[in-house]
Amino acid sequence: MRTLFKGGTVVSGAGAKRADVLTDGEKILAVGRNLKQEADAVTDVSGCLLFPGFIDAHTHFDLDVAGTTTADDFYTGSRAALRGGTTTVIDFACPNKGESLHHGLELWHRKADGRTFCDYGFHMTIDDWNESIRSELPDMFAQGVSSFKMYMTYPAMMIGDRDMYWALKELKALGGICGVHCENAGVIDGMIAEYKAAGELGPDSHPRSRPPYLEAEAVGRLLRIAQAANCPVVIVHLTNHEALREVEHARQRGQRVYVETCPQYLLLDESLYFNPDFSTAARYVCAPPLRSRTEQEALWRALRRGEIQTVSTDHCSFTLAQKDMGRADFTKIPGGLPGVETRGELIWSYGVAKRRITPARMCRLLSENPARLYGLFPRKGILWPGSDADIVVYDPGLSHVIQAEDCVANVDYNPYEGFVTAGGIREVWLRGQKAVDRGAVLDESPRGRYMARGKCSL
Ligand code: DUC
Ligand code: ZN
Repeated sequence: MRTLFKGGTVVSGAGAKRADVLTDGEKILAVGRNLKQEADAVTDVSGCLLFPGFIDAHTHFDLDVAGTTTADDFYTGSRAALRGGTTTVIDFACPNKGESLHHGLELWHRKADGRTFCDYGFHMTIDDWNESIRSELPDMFAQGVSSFKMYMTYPAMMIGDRDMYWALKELKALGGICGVHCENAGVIDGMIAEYKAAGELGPDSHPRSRPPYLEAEAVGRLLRIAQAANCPVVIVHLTNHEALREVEHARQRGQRVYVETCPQYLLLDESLYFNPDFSTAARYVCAPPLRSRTEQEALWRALRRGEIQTVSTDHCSFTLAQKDMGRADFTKIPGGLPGVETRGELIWSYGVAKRRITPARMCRLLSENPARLYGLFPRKGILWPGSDADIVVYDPGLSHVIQAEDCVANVDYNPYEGFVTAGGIREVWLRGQKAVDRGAVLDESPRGRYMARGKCSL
């Protein structure tokens, strides 16, 4: 089956150009002006932009957190992702301390295989370091897992400086890349104890006990550890300018550092935690927390200058009933926000339409860079002959108001409720088949495929 997308503007990391796109089966066959090849179907996309399917390299589906499980599993989460133009997610396989990486990978395949609407891959969490884990790493690469994750906070998952150094040295030798959650665990723990002792147990104690400088401290420390290990790293969900300054210093020393941020840090601010209604404030609890408006502007500036390479979501959704677990103690509020369904439209509307970034920059942030960083390029991340025919048809004329009741993620609120979009996603195509049409998910059953990934090429 050949489909011709006629009359649109094709966006790549290099720019936006008027061009037709011809797909054949699951692949792109040709991209160019006024293509004359025969097609079985023609889709008129004049006035629209064609993006390579978005990649969300930071999701948590079906994850056990703080005595509960995320509201979205692979079925509901990936369906929401597809609706938002995301044709590939990379979720975090997360073995518990004491379990093998193989066990974690098998478990995540069981959660995802046959239940995922978009294509998917896994990063592997390293929360323990010993000879057994070390010896498992080469087989992770053989199974298509080329990126890893470590935590500098959360007792259940954090790994100390020494083990982080050894793990990074090993990843360097194997050609891997590692994302790191950077927050200073010890001081945050101390501050939490102080707020609790003072009886300040509401959601506003969450941002106050996790200030931006304790994130910046961890970023700086990680980057010195990475320097010692001579290993490239990814700072995930970076939120503030002091952390960016640490990155700049490391880059000046010659280190390879990649940075991810998320829509919540660009568009929502910490004042939301100070709402006197518990449920309204608790819904925004995530770590790191939302920051000030000044930090938002610093992040937009860094996006524009190319200092941040990717925008992913850290989608980790909980219902309001789940958030209620922390009514008497803010540390019991499960941390995380939904976001997988709205990222593309938000970044277009509040980034491109407000002239903070160009369409090409958006393409790099949401498609091309995550594909290169996580070993999916050029299969994903570009509309080019031979690539997968994953296409987002973005119509700048389709504006709407974001409302939880219109969304399909398995969660009863939306952090961006009431945000007005500039344009919207008209269609999403996954490997040559239309999967979403004007908000309706067309696939009745999941047909997402596991993507074995290669090494970083960014
Ligand atoms: N932060 C969250 O808020 N939730 C999931 C994991 C994380 O790092
Ligand atoms: Zn996360």
